[in-house]
Amino acid sequence: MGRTLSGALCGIVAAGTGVAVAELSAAATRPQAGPLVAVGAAVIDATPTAVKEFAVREFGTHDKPILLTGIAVVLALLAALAGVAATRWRLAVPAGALILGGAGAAAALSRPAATPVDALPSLLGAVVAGAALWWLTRPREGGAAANDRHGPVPATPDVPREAAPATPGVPREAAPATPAQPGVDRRLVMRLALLAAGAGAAEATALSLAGRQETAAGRTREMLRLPAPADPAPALPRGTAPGFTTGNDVFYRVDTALSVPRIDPATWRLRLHGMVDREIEVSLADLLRQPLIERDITLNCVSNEVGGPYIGTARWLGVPLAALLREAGIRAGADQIVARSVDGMTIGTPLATALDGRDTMLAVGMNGEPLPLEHGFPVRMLTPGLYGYAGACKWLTEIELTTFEQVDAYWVERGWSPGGTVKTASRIDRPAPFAKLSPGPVTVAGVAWAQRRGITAVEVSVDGGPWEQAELLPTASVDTWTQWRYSWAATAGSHTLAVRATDRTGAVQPQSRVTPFPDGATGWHTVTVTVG
Ligand SMILES: Nc1nc2c(c(=O)[nH]1)N[C@H]1C(S)=C(S)[C@@H](COP(=O)(O)O)O[C@H]1N2
Ligand SMILES: [Mo]
Repeated sequence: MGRTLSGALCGIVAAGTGVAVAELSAAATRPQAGPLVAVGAAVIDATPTAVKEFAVREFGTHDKPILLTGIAVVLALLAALAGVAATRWRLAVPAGALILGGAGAAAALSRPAATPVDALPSLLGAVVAGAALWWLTRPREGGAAANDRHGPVPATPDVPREAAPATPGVPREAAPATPAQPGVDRRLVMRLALLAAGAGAAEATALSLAGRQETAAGRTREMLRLPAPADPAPALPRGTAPGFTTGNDVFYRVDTALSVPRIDPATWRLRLHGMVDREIEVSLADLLRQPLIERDITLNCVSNEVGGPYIGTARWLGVPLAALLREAGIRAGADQIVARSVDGMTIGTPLATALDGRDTMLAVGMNGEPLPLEHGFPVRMLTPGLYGYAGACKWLTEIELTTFEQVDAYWVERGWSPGGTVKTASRIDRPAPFAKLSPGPVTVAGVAWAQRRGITAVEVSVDGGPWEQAELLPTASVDTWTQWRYSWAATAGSHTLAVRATDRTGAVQPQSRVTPFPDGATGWHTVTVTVG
Protein backbone atom coordinates (compact mmCIF):
# COMPACT_ATOMS: atom_id res chain seq x y z
CA MET A 1 0.00 0.00 0.00
CA GLY A 2 1.40 3.42 -0.84
CA ARG A 3 2.40 5.44 2.14
CA THR A 4 -0.03 8.26 1.35
CA LEU A 5 -2.98 5.97 0.80
CA SER A 6 -2.30 3.89 3.89
CA GLY A 7 -1.79 7.07 5.93
CA ALA A 8 -5.14 8.43 4.74
CA LEU A 9 -6.87 5.13 5.53
CA CYS A 10 -5.28 5.02 8.98
CA GLY A 11 -6.50 8.56 9.64
CA ILE A 12 -10.05 7.73 8.62
CA VAL A 13 -10.22 4.49 10.61
CA ALA A 14 -8.65 6.13 13.69
CA ALA A 15 -11.11 9.03 13.52
CA GLY A 16 -13.99 6.57 13.02
CA THR A 17 -12.93 4.76 16.16
CA GLY A 18 -12.65 8.01 18.10
CA VAL A 19 -16.08 9.21 16.99
CA ALA A 20 -17.61 5.83 17.81
CA VAL A 21 -16.15 5.93 21.33
CA ALA A 22 -17.26 9.54 21.78
CA GLU A 23 -20.80 8.86 20.60
CA LEU A 24 -20.93 5.73 22.75
CA SER A 25 -19.88 7.62 25.87
CA ALA A 26 -22.48 10.31 25.14
CA ALA A 27 -25.35 8.06 24.03
CA ALA A 28 -26.52 6.79 27.39
CA THR A 29 -26.70 10.10 29.21
CA ARG A 30 -26.40 13.16 26.96
CA PRO A 31 -26.75 12.26 23.26
CA GLN A 32 -26.64 15.97 22.41
CA ALA A 33 -22.99 16.01 23.63
CA GLY A 34 -21.91 13.50 20.96
CA PRO A 35 -19.49 15.26 18.60
CA LEU A 36 -21.48 14.75 15.38
CA VAL A 37 -24.73 16.05 16.83
CA ALA A 38 -22.97 18.88 18.70
CA VAL A 39 -21.10 20.09 15.62
CA GLY A 40 -24.31 19.74 13.59
CA ALA A 41 -26.23 21.87 16.09
CA ALA A 42 -23.49 24.50 16.09
CA VAL A 43 -23.53 24.52 12.28
CA ILE A 44 -27.32 24.98 12.28
CA ASP A 45 -27.10 27.96 14.63
CA ALA A 46 -24.28 29.53 12.61
CA THR A 47 -25.92 28.94 9.22
CA PRO A 48 -27.17 32.11 7.53
CA THR A 49 -30.93 32.26 7.38
CA ALA A 50 -31.01 32.13 3.59
CA VAL A 51 -29.07 28.85 3.53
CA LYS A 52 -31.27 27.40 6.26
CA GLU A 53 -34.36 28.32 4.27
CA PHE A 54 -32.83 26.73 1.19
CA ALA A 55 -32.14 23.54 3.14
CA VAL A 56 -35.65 23.33 4.56
CA ARG A 57 -37.09 23.99 1.11
CA GLU A 58 -34.90 21.57 -0.83
CA PHE A 59 -34.43 18.76 1.64
CA GLY A 60 -37.53 19.05 3.85
CA THR A 61 -37.22 16.77 6.85
CA HIS A 62 -34.15 15.12 5.27
CA ASP A 63 -32.19 18.27 6.09
CA LYS A 64 -30.78 16.73 9.27
CA PRO A 65 -29.46 13.38 7.91
CA ILE A 66 -27.94 15.32 5.00
CA LEU A 67 -26.22 17.72 7.39
CA LEU A 68 -24.85 14.87 9.52
CA THR A 69 -23.55 13.07 6.42
CA GLY A 70 -21.85 16.27 5.29
CA ILE A 71 -20.17 16.65 8.67
CA ALA A 72 -18.99 13.02 8.57
CA VAL A 73 -17.52 13.54 5.09
CA VAL A 74 -15.64 16.69 6.15
CA LEU A 75 -14.35 14.90 9.25
CA ALA A 76 -13.17 11.95 7.12
CA LEU A 77 -11.27 14.32 4.81
CA LEU A 78 -9.56 16.10 7.70
CA ALA A 79 -8.77 12.75 9.35
CA ALA A 80 -7.26 11.45 6.11
CA LEU A 81 -5.07 14.57 5.97
CA ALA A 82 -3.95 14.04 9.55
CA GLY A 83 -3.20 10.39 8.76
CA VAL A 84 -1.06 11.29 5.76
CA ALA A 85 0.79 13.90 7.81
CA ALA A 86 1.32 11.38 10.62
CA THR A 87 3.31 9.06 8.35
CA ARG A 88 5.82 11.88 7.87
CA TRP A 89 5.64 13.86 11.08
CA ARG A 90 4.71 12.13 14.34
CA LEU A 91 3.55 15.35 15.97
CA ALA A 92 0.69 15.43 13.47
CA VAL A 93 -1.00 12.72 15.55
CA PRO A 94 -1.50 14.70 18.78
CA ALA A 95 -1.98 17.90 16.77
CA GLY A 96 -4.73 16.39 14.62
CA ALA A 97 -6.45 14.75 17.58
CA LEU A 98 -6.31 17.98 19.56
CA ILE A 99 -7.74 20.11 16.75
CA LEU A 100 -10.60 17.77 15.81
CA GLY A 101 -11.38 16.78 19.41
CA GLY A 102 -11.21 20.43 20.43
CA ALA A 103 -13.67 21.36 17.71
CA GLY A 104 -16.11 18.69 18.92
CA ALA A 105 -15.72 19.78 22.55
CA ALA A 106 -16.13 23.45 21.67
CA ALA A 107 -19.27 22.69 19.68
CA ALA A 108 -20.72 20.68 22.58
CA LEU A 109 -19.93 23.48 25.04
CA SER A 110 -21.42 26.11 22.74
CA ARG A 111 -24.88 24.55 23.06
CA PRO A 112 -27.17 26.76 25.13
CA ALA A 113 -28.03 23.98 27.57
CA ALA A 114 -24.46 22.67 27.80
CA THR A 115 -22.76 21.65 31.02
CA PRO A 116 -18.94 21.34 31.29
CA VAL A 117 -19.09 17.52 31.16
CA ASP A 118 -20.38 17.81 27.59
CA ALA A 119 -16.77 18.35 26.47
CA LEU A 120 -15.78 14.90 27.74
CA PRO A 121 -17.10 12.64 24.94
CA SER A 122 -15.18 14.60 22.28
CA LEU A 123 -12.01 14.71 24.38
CA LEU A 124 -12.22 11.00 25.13
CA GLY A 125 -12.79 10.32 21.44
CA ALA A 126 -9.77 12.47 20.55
CA VAL A 127 -7.53 10.52 22.94
CA VAL A 128 -8.73 7.21 21.50
CA ALA A 129 -8.39 8.43 17.90
CA GLY A 130 -4.89 9.78 18.62
CA ALA A 131 -3.78 6.53 20.24
CA ALA A 132 -5.25 4.53 17.37
CA LEU A 133 -3.52 6.66 14.76
CA TRP A 134 -0.24 6.49 16.68
CA TRP A 135 -0.50 2.71 16.78
CA LEU A 136 -1.53 2.38 13.14
CA THR A 137 1.19 4.64 11.77
CA ARG A 138 3.94 3.49 14.16
CA PRO A 139 7.10 3.29 12.09
CA ARG A 140 7.74 -0.40 11.43
CA GLU A 141 11.16 -1.86 11.60
CA GLY A 142 12.84 -4.94 10.17
CA GLY A 143 10.59 -7.96 9.55
CA ALA A 144 7.37 -6.57 8.17
CA ALA A 145 9.00 -4.15 5.84
CA ALA A 146 11.57 -6.72 4.76
CA ASN A 147 8.78 -9.07 3.82
CA ASP A 148 6.97 -6.29 2.02
CA ARG A 149 9.92 -5.86 -0.25
CA HIS A 150 8.92 -9.07 -1.94
CA GLY A 151 5.53 -7.69 -2.68
CA PRO A 152 2.26 -9.45 -1.98
CA VAL A 153 2.60 -13.03 -0.82
CA PRO A 154 -0.73 -14.70 -1.50
CA ALA A 155 -2.06 -17.61 0.50
CA THR A 156 0.82 -17.73 2.94
CA PRO A 157 -0.22 -18.21 6.57
CA ASP A 158 0.26 -14.90 8.26
CA VAL A 159 3.05 -15.51 10.72
CA PRO A 160 3.22 -12.72 13.23
CA ARG A 161 6.42 -10.85 12.66
CA GLU A 162 7.41 -8.82 15.66
CA ALA A 163 10.01 -6.20 15.31
CA ALA A 164 13.21 -7.20 17.06
CA PRO A 165 12.77 -6.44 20.78
CA ALA A 166 14.69 -3.43 21.89
CA THR A 167 17.80 -4.46 23.74
CA PRO A 168 17.63 -3.29 27.35
CA GLY A 169 19.72 -0.21 27.77
CA VAL A 170 19.95 0.45 24.05
CA PRO A 171 17.60 3.15 22.91
CA ARG A 172 15.14 1.79 20.39
CA GLU A 173 15.87 4.59 18.00
CA ALA A 174 19.43 3.31 17.79
CA ALA A 175 18.28 0.13 16.06
CA PRO A 176 18.63 0.41 12.31
CA ALA A 177 15.14 1.04 10.97
CA THR A 178 14.13 -0.06 7.54
CA PRO A 179 11.64 2.42 6.12
CA ALA A 180 8.31 0.94 5.09
CA GLN A 181 8.17 0.09 1.42
CA PRO A 182 5.24 0.15 -0.93
CA GLY A 183 3.29 -3.09 -1.13
CA VAL A 184 0.59 -4.70 0.97
CA ASP A 185 1.39 -4.38 4.64
CA ARG A 186 -0.83 -7.17 5.87
CA ARG A 187 -0.28 -6.36 9.49
CA LEU A 188 -1.54 -2.84 8.89
CA VAL A 189 -4.54 -4.18 7.01
CA MET A 190 -5.29 -6.47 9.96
CA ARG A 191 -5.04 -3.59 12.38
CA LEU A 192 -7.28 -1.43 10.24
CA ALA A 193 -9.86 -4.19 9.95
CA LEU A 194 -9.74 -4.82 13.69
CA LEU A 195 -10.21 -1.16 14.54
CA ALA A 196 -12.94 -0.66 11.95
CA ALA A 197 -14.82 -3.67 13.35
CA GLY A 198 -14.41 -2.31 16.90
CA ALA A 199 -15.63 1.11 15.83
CA GLY A 200 -18.60 -0.45 14.05
CA ALA A 201 -19.54 -2.39 17.17
CA ALA A 202 -19.21 0.74 19.33
CA GLU A 203 -21.37 2.74 16.92
CA ALA A 204 -24.04 0.01 16.89
CA THR A 205 -24.06 -0.02 20.69
CA ALA A 206 -24.32 3.77 20.81
CA LEU A 207 -27.29 3.70 18.44
CA SER A 208 -29.07 1.02 20.42
CA LEU A 209 -28.41 2.87 23.70
CA ALA A 210 -29.84 6.06 22.24
CA GLY A 211 -32.77 4.05 20.90
CA ARG A 212 -33.39 2.48 24.29
CA GLN A 213 -33.39 5.92 25.89
CA GLU A 214 -35.91 7.10 23.38
CA THR A 215 -38.06 4.07 24.09
CA ALA A 216 -37.79 4.78 27.82
CA ALA A 217 -39.00 8.34 27.28
CA GLY A 218 -41.67 6.92 25.00
CA ARG A 219 -42.77 4.59 27.75
CA THR A 220 -43.15 7.32 30.35
CA ARG A 221 -45.11 9.22 27.73
CA GLU A 222 -47.39 6.25 27.18
CA MET A 223 -47.90 5.86 30.91
CA LEU A 224 -48.93 9.47 31.29
CA ARG A 225 -52.70 9.78 31.74
CA LEU A 226 -54.07 13.14 30.72
CA PRO A 227 -57.13 14.40 32.59
CA ALA A 228 -60.31 15.10 30.66
CA PRO A 229 -60.69 18.73 29.59
CA ALA A 230 -62.79 20.96 31.83
CA ASP A 231 -63.69 22.83 28.65
CA PRO A 232 -63.79 20.30 25.78
CA ALA A 233 -63.72 21.17 22.09
CA PRO A 234 -67.13 20.83 20.45
CA ALA A 235 -67.44 17.93 18.00
CA LEU A 236 -66.30 18.84 14.50
CA PRO A 237 -69.26 20.22 12.55
CA ARG A 238 -70.93 17.79 10.17
CA GLY A 239 -69.68 18.21 6.66
CA THR A 240 -65.95 18.63 7.19
CA ALA A 241 -64.06 16.49 4.69
CA PRO A 242 -61.57 13.78 5.71
CA GLY A 243 -58.19 15.31 6.50
CA PHE A 244 -59.59 18.23 8.50
CA THR A 245 -57.59 16.99 11.50
CA THR A 246 -53.99 16.09 10.75
CA GLY A 247 -52.78 12.84 12.33
CA ASN A 248 -49.86 13.07 14.76
CA ASP A 249 -47.81 10.73 12.58
CA VAL A 250 -48.14 12.97 9.52
CA PHE A 251 -48.11 16.35 11.27
CA TYR A 252 -45.22 18.44 9.87
CA ARG A 253 -42.16 18.89 12.04
CA VAL A 254 -39.87 21.92 11.92
CA ASP A 255 -37.20 22.55 14.54
CA THR A 256 -33.47 22.88 15.04
CA ALA A 257 -33.15 19.80 17.26
CA LEU A 258 -30.79 17.20 15.78
CA SER A 259 -31.63 14.78 18.57
CA VAL A 260 -35.17 14.95 19.89
CA PRO A 261 -35.05 16.19 23.49
CA ARG A 262 -36.09 13.49 25.93
CA ILE A 263 -37.64 14.89 29.05
CA ASP A 264 -38.63 12.92 32.13
CA PRO A 265 -42.13 14.17 32.94
CA ALA A 266 -41.56 13.36 36.61
CA THR A 267 -38.73 15.87 37.00
CA TRP A 268 -39.91 18.43 34.42
CA ARG A 269 -40.43 21.93 35.77
CA LEU A 270 -41.63 25.17 34.23
CA ARG A 271 -40.18 28.35 35.67
CA LEU A 272 -42.05 31.60 35.14
CA HIS A 273 -39.90 34.63 35.88
CA GLY A 274 -38.78 38.04 34.65
CA MET A 275 -41.15 41.01 34.87
CA VAL A 276 -43.52 39.30 37.30
CA ASP A 277 -44.47 40.06 40.90
CA ARG A 278 -43.54 36.56 42.03
CA GLU A 279 -41.66 33.78 40.31
CA ILE A 280 -43.58 30.56 39.86
CA GLU A 281 -42.31 27.05 39.35
CA VAL A 282 -44.75 24.30 38.39
CA SER A 283 -44.44 20.58 37.82
CA LEU A 284 -46.41 18.64 35.24
CA ALA A 285 -48.69 17.36 38.00
CA ASP A 286 -49.35 21.00 39.04
CA LEU A 287 -50.25 21.87 35.46
CA LEU A 288 -52.53 18.88 35.05
CA ARG A 289 -54.45 19.90 38.19
CA GLN A 290 -55.53 23.13 36.47
CA PRO A 291 -58.74 23.15 34.43
CA LEU A 292 -57.72 22.12 30.91
CA ILE A 293 -59.11 23.48 27.67
CA GLU A 294 -59.33 21.52 24.43
CA ARG A 295 -59.26 23.33 21.07
CA ASP A 296 -58.90 22.65 17.36
CA ILE A 297 -56.08 24.90 16.15
CA THR A 298 -54.18 25.11 12.87
CA LEU A 299 -50.40 25.54 13.23
CA ASN A 300 -48.16 26.56 10.36
CA CYS A 301 -44.54 27.45 9.76
CA VAL A 302 -43.36 30.83 8.53
CA SER A 303 -40.89 28.97 6.26
CA ASN A 304 -43.75 27.42 4.31
CA GLU A 305 -43.63 28.30 0.63
CA VAL A 306 -46.85 29.08 -1.22
CA GLY A 307 -48.53 25.66 -1.60
CA GLY A 308 -46.10 24.09 0.88
CA PRO A 309 -46.68 21.29 3.37
CA TYR A 310 -45.71 22.87 6.72
CA ILE A 311 -49.23 23.27 8.09
CA GLY A 312 -51.54 21.03 10.10
CA THR A 313 -54.59 21.08 12.33
CA ALA A 314 -54.79 19.19 15.60
CA ARG A 315 -57.04 18.96 18.64
CA TRP A 316 -54.84 20.36 21.41
CA LEU A 317 -55.29 19.99 25.17
CA GLY A 318 -53.66 22.47 27.49
CA VAL A 319 -53.65 25.02 30.29
CA PRO A 320 -54.55 28.61 29.36
CA LEU A 321 -51.35 30.62 29.73
CA ALA A 322 -53.19 33.75 30.86
CA ALA A 323 -54.21 32.15 34.17
CA LEU A 324 -50.61 31.30 35.01
CA LEU A 325 -49.33 34.75 34.02
CA ARG A 326 -51.96 36.44 36.19
CA GLU A 327 -51.01 34.19 39.11
CA ALA A 328 -47.42 35.39 38.76
CA GLY A 329 -48.56 39.00 38.40
CA ILE A 330 -47.56 40.85 35.23
CA ARG A 331 -45.41 43.93 35.82
CA ALA A 332 -46.11 47.11 33.87
CA GLY A 333 -44.01 47.50 30.75
CA ALA A 334 -43.64 43.84 29.85
CA ASP A 335 -44.59 43.22 26.23
CA GLN A 336 -42.83 39.98 25.30
CA ILE A 337 -42.99 36.39 26.49
CA VAL A 338 -39.71 34.61 25.87
CA ALA A 339 -40.31 30.87 26.01
CA ARG A 340 -37.20 28.73 26.40
CA SER A 341 -36.88 25.03 25.59
CA VAL A 342 -34.61 22.48 27.26
CA ASP A 343 -32.39 22.59 24.17
CA GLY A 344 -31.94 26.33 24.44
CA MET A 345 -34.36 27.49 21.74
CA THR A 346 -35.95 30.83 22.56
CA ILE A 347 -39.25 31.88 21.04
CA GLY A 348 -40.56 35.39 21.52
CA THR A 349 -44.32 35.88 21.67
CA PRO A 350 -46.14 39.21 22.02
CA LEU A 351 -47.52 39.24 25.57
CA ALA A 352 -50.79 40.70 24.26
CA THR A 353 -51.52 37.45 22.40
CA ALA A 354 -51.67 35.61 25.71
CA LEU A 355 -54.08 38.11 27.26
CA ASP A 356 -56.49 39.12 24.50
CA GLY A 357 -58.86 36.20 25.00
CA ARG A 358 -57.48 33.80 22.38
CA ASP A 359 -56.68 30.25 23.46
CA THR A 360 -52.94 30.67 23.96
CA MET A 361 -51.99 27.61 25.96
CA LEU A 362 -49.36 25.38 27.43
CA ALA A 363 -50.29 22.28 25.46
CA VAL A 364 -49.88 18.80 26.93
CA GLY A 365 -52.07 16.81 24.54
CA MET A 366 -52.36 16.46 20.76
CA ASN A 367 -55.25 14.58 19.14
CA GLY A 368 -56.13 12.67 22.28
CA GLU A 369 -52.58 11.67 23.26
CA PRO A 370 -49.79 13.21 25.26
CA LEU A 371 -47.67 15.38 22.93
CA PRO A 372 -45.45 13.18 20.74
CA LEU A 373 -41.75 13.52 21.60
CA GLU A 374 -41.11 15.29 18.26
CA HIS A 375 -43.86 17.80 18.93
CA GLY A 376 -42.60 18.97 22.30
CA PHE A 377 -43.34 16.38 25.02
CA PRO A 378 -44.23 17.00 27.76
CA VAL A 379 -45.28 20.65 27.32
CA ARG A 380 -45.21 23.16 24.47
CA MET A 381 -46.66 26.58 23.87
CA LEU A 382 -49.32 27.22 21.30
CA THR A 383 -50.56 30.64 20.20
CA PRO A 384 -53.47 30.70 17.73
CA GLY A 385 -52.83 33.20 14.94
CA LEU A 386 -49.02 33.17 15.15
CA TYR A 387 -46.55 31.18 13.10
CA GLY A 388 -44.74 28.47 15.05
CA TYR A 389 -41.48 30.43 15.32
CA ALA A 390 -43.31 33.13 17.24
CA GLY A 391 -45.71 31.25 19.44
CA ALA A 392 -45.18 27.51 19.67
CA CYS A 393 -42.04 26.70 21.68
CA LYS A 394 -41.65 22.91 22.06
CA TRP A 395 -39.98 21.12 25.00
CA LEU A 396 -40.81 24.18 27.07
CA THR A 397 -39.01 24.73 30.36
CA GLU A 398 -38.99 28.46 31.05
CA ILE A 399 -41.18 31.47 30.45
CA GLU A 400 -39.70 34.91 30.93
CA LEU A 401 -41.69 38.11 30.81
CA THR A 402 -39.61 40.83 29.25
CA THR A 403 -39.72 43.43 26.47
CA PHE A 404 -39.03 43.23 22.74
CA GLU A 405 -36.52 45.99 23.31
CA GLN A 406 -34.49 43.95 25.76
CA VAL A 407 -34.50 40.49 24.19
CA ASP A 408 -34.22 39.21 20.62
CA ALA A 409 -35.36 35.59 20.56
CA TYR A 410 -33.56 33.02 18.38
CA TRP A 411 -35.29 33.66 15.06
CA VAL A 412 -35.53 37.41 15.51
CA GLU A 413 -31.78 37.50 16.10
CA ARG A 414 -31.53 35.85 12.69
CA GLY A 415 -33.60 38.50 10.96
CA TRP A 416 -37.10 37.04 11.13
CA SER A 417 -39.78 39.53 12.02
CA PRO A 418 -40.82 39.89 15.66
CA GLY A 419 -44.55 39.32 16.02
CA GLY A 420 -45.24 36.52 13.58
CA THR A 421 -48.91 37.08 12.70
CA VAL A 422 -50.14 34.43 10.26
CA LYS A 423 -50.92 35.72 6.77
CA THR A 424 -54.14 34.84 4.93
CA ALA A 425 -53.37 32.04 2.49
CA SER A 426 -54.82 29.14 0.54
CA ARG A 427 -53.65 25.95 -1.13
CA ILE A 428 -54.89 23.63 -3.88
CA ASP A 429 -54.58 19.99 -2.77
CA ARG A 430 -56.53 18.41 -5.64
CA PRO A 431 -55.83 17.90 -8.49
CA ALA A 432 -52.11 17.28 -8.06
CA PRO A 433 -49.67 19.37 -10.10
CA PHE A 434 -49.30 18.01 -13.67
CA ALA A 435 -52.20 15.58 -13.16
CA LYS A 436 -53.68 14.07 -16.33
CA LEU A 437 -57.47 14.44 -16.23
CA SER A 438 -60.43 13.53 -18.38
CA PRO A 439 -62.67 16.28 -19.73
CA GLY A 440 -65.85 16.90 -17.72
CA PRO A 441 -66.51 17.84 -14.11
CA VAL A 442 -63.37 17.87 -11.94
CA THR A 443 -63.41 18.61 -8.22
CA VAL A 444 -60.79 21.18 -7.30
CA ALA A 445 -60.25 21.19 -3.52
CA GLY A 446 -57.94 22.47 -0.84
CA VAL A 447 -57.63 24.50 2.33
CA ALA A 448 -57.47 28.18 3.22
CA TRP A 449 -56.41 29.72 6.51
CA ALA A 450 -56.25 32.99 8.40
CA GLN A 451 -56.12 31.94 12.04
CA ARG A 452 -57.86 34.41 14.43
CA ARG A 453 -59.61 36.09 11.49
CA GLY A 454 -61.24 33.19 9.71
CA ILE A 455 -61.94 32.66 6.02
CA THR A 456 -65.05 34.18 4.42
CA ALA A 457 -64.42 33.36 0.75
CA VAL A 458 -62.26 31.26 -1.53
CA GLU A 459 -62.17 31.81 -5.27
CA VAL A 460 -60.73 29.81 -8.14
CA SER A 461 -59.57 31.15 -11.47
CA VAL A 462 -58.82 29.00 -14.53
CA ASP A 463 -56.16 30.24 -16.95
CA GLY A 464 -56.34 33.77 -15.54
CA GLY A 465 -60.08 33.97 -16.21
CA PRO A 466 -62.71 35.41 -13.85
CA TRP A 467 -62.65 34.46 -10.16
CA GLU A 468 -65.35 31.93 -9.34
CA GLN A 469 -66.65 31.30 -5.81
CA ALA A 470 -65.61 27.98 -4.30
CA GLU A 471 -67.83 26.22 -1.78
CA LEU A 472 -66.61 26.55 1.82
CA LEU A 473 -67.03 23.46 4.00
CA PRO A 474 -67.99 23.89 7.67
CA THR A 475 -64.99 24.59 9.89
CA ALA A 476 -64.28 24.34 13.61
CA SER A 477 -63.37 27.93 14.44
CA VAL A 478 -61.53 31.05 13.28
CA ASP A 479 -58.35 29.36 14.51
CA THR A 480 -58.61 26.44 12.08
CA TRP A 481 -58.24 26.17 8.35
CA THR A 482 -61.29 26.05 6.09
CA GLN A 483 -61.69 23.31 3.52
CA TRP A 484 -63.08 24.37 0.15
CA ARG A 485 -64.06 22.79 -3.14
CA TYR A 486 -65.00 23.91 -6.60
CA SER A 487 -66.51 21.94 -9.44
CA TRP A 488 -64.65 22.74 -12.63
CA ALA A 489 -65.91 21.83 -16.10
CA ALA A 490 -62.57 20.73 -17.49
CA THR A 491 -61.99 21.02 -21.24
CA ALA A 492 -59.21 19.44 -23.30
CA GLY A 493 -55.83 21.12 -23.13
CA SER A 494 -53.35 22.38 -20.58
CA HIS A 495 -54.84 24.54 -17.82
CA THR A 496 -53.59 26.47 -14.82
CA LEU A 497 -55.77 26.73 -11.73
CA ALA A 498 -55.23 29.50 -9.20
CA VAL A 499 -56.77 30.04 -5.76
CA ARG A 500 -57.14 33.03 -3.47
CA ALA A 501 -58.81 33.51 -0.10
CA THR A 502 -60.55 36.39 1.65
CA ASP A 503 -60.49 36.72 5.43
CA ARG A 504 -63.11 38.16 7.76
CA THR A 505 -61.47 41.59 7.73
CA GLY A 506 -62.25 41.66 3.99
CA ALA A 507 -58.60 41.42 3.02
CA VAL A 508 -58.01 39.42 -0.18
CA GLN A 509 -54.92 37.27 -0.40
CA PRO A 510 -52.46 39.28 -2.53
CA GLN A 511 -51.07 38.03 -5.83
CA SER A 512 -47.59 39.43 -5.31
CA ARG A 513 -45.09 36.75 -4.41
CA VAL A 514 -42.82 37.35 -1.45
CA THR A 515 -40.42 34.84 0.08
CA PRO A 516 -41.08 33.29 3.51
CA PHE A 517 -38.26 35.42 4.95
CA PRO A 518 -38.74 37.56 7.01
CA ASP A 519 -42.45 37.35 7.90
CA GLY A 520 -44.16 34.70 5.74
CA ALA A 521 -44.76 34.03 2.04
CA THR A 522 -47.53 35.60 0.00
CA GLY A 523 -48.85 34.90 -3.48
CA TRP A 524 -51.46 32.72 -5.12
CA HIS A 525 -50.98 28.98 -5.30
CA THR A 526 -51.34 27.67 -8.85
CA VAL A 527 -51.49 24.13 -10.25
CA THR A 528 -51.12 23.22 -13.90
CA VAL A 529 -52.89 20.12 -15.25
CA THR A 530 -53.45 18.42 -18.58
CA VAL A 531 -56.96 17.47 -19.68
CA GLY A 532 -57.44 15.16 -22.62
N1 LIG B 1 -37.81 24.05 21.02
C1 LIG B 1 -38.19 24.39 19.78
N2 LIG B 1 -39.47 24.76 19.57
C2 LIG B 1 -39.88 25.09 18.33
C3 LIG B 1 -38.98 25.11 17.24
C4 LIG B 1 -37.64 24.73 17.48
O1 LIG B 1 -36.79 24.72 16.58
N3 LIG B 1 -37.29 24.37 18.77
N4 LIG B 1 -39.43 25.47 15.98
C5 LIG B 1 -40.65 26.27 15.91
C6 LIG B 1 -41.18 26.33 14.57
S1 LIG B 1 -40.31 27.27 13.45
C7 LIG B 1 -42.36 25.75 14.22
S2 LIG B 1 -43.08 26.04 12.72
C8 LIG B 1 -43.08 24.85 15.17
C9 LIG B 1 -43.35 23.51 14.53
O2 LIG B 1 -43.99 22.66 15.42
P1 LIG B 1 -44.16 21.14 15.05
O3 LIG B 1 -42.79 20.61 14.71
O4 LIG B 1 -44.79 20.48 16.22
O5 LIG B 1 -45.05 21.08 13.83
O6 LIG B 1 -42.34 24.65 16.34
C10 LIG B 1 -41.72 25.80 16.87
N5 LIG B 1 -41.19 25.46 18.16
MO1 LIG C 1 -41.61 27.48 11.69
